[in-house]
Amino acid sequence: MGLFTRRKTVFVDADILVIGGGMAGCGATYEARYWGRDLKVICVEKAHIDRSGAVAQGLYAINTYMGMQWDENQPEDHVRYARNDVMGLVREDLGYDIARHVDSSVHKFEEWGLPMMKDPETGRYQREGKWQIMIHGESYKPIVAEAARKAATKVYNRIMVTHLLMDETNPQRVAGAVGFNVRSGDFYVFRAKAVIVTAGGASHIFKPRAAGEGMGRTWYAPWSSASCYALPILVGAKMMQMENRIVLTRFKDGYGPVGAYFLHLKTYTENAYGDEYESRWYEHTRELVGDYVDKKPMPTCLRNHAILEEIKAGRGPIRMVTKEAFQDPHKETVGWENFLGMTIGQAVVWASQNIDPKHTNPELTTSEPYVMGSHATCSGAWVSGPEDCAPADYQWGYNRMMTVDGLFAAGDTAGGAAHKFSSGSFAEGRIAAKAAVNYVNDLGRDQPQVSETEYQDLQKTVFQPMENYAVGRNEIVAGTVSPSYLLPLHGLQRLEQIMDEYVGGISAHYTTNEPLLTRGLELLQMLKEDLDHLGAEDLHQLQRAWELNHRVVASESVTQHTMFRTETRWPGYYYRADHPKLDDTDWHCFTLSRYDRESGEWNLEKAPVHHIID
Ligand code: SFD
Ligand code: AMP
Repeated sequence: MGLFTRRKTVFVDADILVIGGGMAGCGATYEARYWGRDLKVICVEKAHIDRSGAVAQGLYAINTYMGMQWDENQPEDHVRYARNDVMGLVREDLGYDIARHVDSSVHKFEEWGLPMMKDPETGRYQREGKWQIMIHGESYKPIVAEAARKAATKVYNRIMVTHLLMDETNPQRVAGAVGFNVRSGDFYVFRAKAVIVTAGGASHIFKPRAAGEGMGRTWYAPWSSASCYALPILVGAKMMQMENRIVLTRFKDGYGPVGAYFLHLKTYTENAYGDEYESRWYEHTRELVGDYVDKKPMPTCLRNHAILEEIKAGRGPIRMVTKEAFQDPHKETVGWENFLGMTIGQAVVWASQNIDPKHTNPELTTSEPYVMGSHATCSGAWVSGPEDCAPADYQWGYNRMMTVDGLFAAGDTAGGAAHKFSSGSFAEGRIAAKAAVNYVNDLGRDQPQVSETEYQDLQKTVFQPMENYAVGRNEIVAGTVSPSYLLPLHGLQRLEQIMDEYVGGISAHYTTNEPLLTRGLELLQMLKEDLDHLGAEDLHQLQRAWELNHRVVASESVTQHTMFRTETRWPGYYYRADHPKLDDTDWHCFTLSRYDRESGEWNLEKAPVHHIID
């Protein structure tokens, strides 16, 4: 037990605890201070807030900006757009709430020093597309983080949160969180009156295309480790639409995003023989999804679907036609800068593979699936809606509060509001924090209490992988293979293979069915049993061990939801081969789940989709 005695236990009291200092977390921290001048606002981040989260590398566009000051778009238009794109199933109250507030957040970014591109003729922000504006965004994250740092009572960097704490007297109410410092190994107990989870989305739950030394090459951040879902799931919060995993069309090998190319550079795709192919799949897609095929713009999943079908027909690879656009020196510069400011790896891949897009049309690929709440998908926590426009059955308390008292969500963590992206995630963090301040103020003398036994038990659990390693390391049979422990990387590879083969990953052509899902759940159960035997040789590996734990919980949730929805709602994201068509009669609804940690049972139910915008 010498292992534990060297490590301190640090107690931190907070009125509001923000878990994850990404876009939503920075928005939440900033806004909590605005409404809660005297409150203790703590932000805890597993990396360093200046360069953490999906925006760590920078972005070249802000994908959600209405432009209401110039009457470019109205919030209702954005709700219609997101609804079409996610095949009808969005929480319109939440999307509307973000859309009406997002512009002011973007104006703040400019005020804080983010260089925005301007249209030289109109002086307005330079549009990339109808909803997207262009930025010189390499330093987007440090700029936004500075505002959060100045607002917070304190930002705790390098602390990975592993579990939430519940109130000793009211098991339905959150009371804080625990975690460990990934550098010092100190154990942290955060006691809080309200907790806002903004811990990003999930990559690496499905096997990625690039394995081995290329494993970090994914589109979504490799460090988005599903804590945002696992933390709430394990304390009984309801999740929604977790089956709505997203697959993205990306430039091959570097996973460079395509939006700026399609929308601003006006490049287009063709098959291996130089032919247009999307129209070829029109009738076939109509048979699967009916009128949704005619939505404009075409839903993201259906664009993928055409690519996948064309490749299956043997006419791949699909290429982006860049040779024409890149003859224009301005467009050529934008094309390269887009990646140098956002996904540097794509520029490096092109350089290393002798691809100059001016002379060669680069290949596209479809990514492995990710789980997130902010792109063309909206998996995540089931949250209460805004007081003034949420239908009654979407409202049970404070805006963005989950089904656990005092526990709030924003950004990728919160389900239902697709197409929020970086700006909408920040705005949603602000919305959640304002509500959390009200919640804390309303608590009065009825304060949550943390149980000493609970956090002491958790301390033992959190460091157990290091104990397992210390005890088992002399039994190594070969290299890193041990009969008594499982390394986090090996566990991750096993998880990715299960999800890939049974739950609709790349090697299964995104296809699954009831027997596959049943077996997938059995294998996930066996993996869960083995997680008690994870071995961590150092604190870095301990972090990997807990990231794996969180990924497994989220994966189980995705699998349960995929099993429950007996239709193929989003062809191009995944296919239920046993229910190959969209079925609006039975499935124009949300799927909700609740995990019971005592019994280990998942309860799934349907919830109505209310359309509040015509
Ligand atoms: O075009 C813990 N995104 C884009 N958004 C845009 O607006 N424009 C673009 O151009 C975008 N593109 C893009 C985007 C993302 C990526 C990776 C690329 C390109 C290559 C999407 C946005 O980035 C995304 O919507 C938001 O960032 C989501 O915000 P949020 O707050 O939900 O997630 P986050 O920013 O990743 O932050 C999460 C934070 O939590 C920390 N964390 N901390 C403590 N304990 C734990 N257990 C934790 N687990 C996680 C993380 O470290 C992180 O700081 S385009 O391709 O779409
Ligand atoms: P991406 O770079 O693919 O992440 O997309 C960035 C933004 O552009 C998102 O808002 C996408 O929905 C949008 N987008 C990407 N490709 C297209 C397309 N072909 N048509 C319309 N919108 C697109």
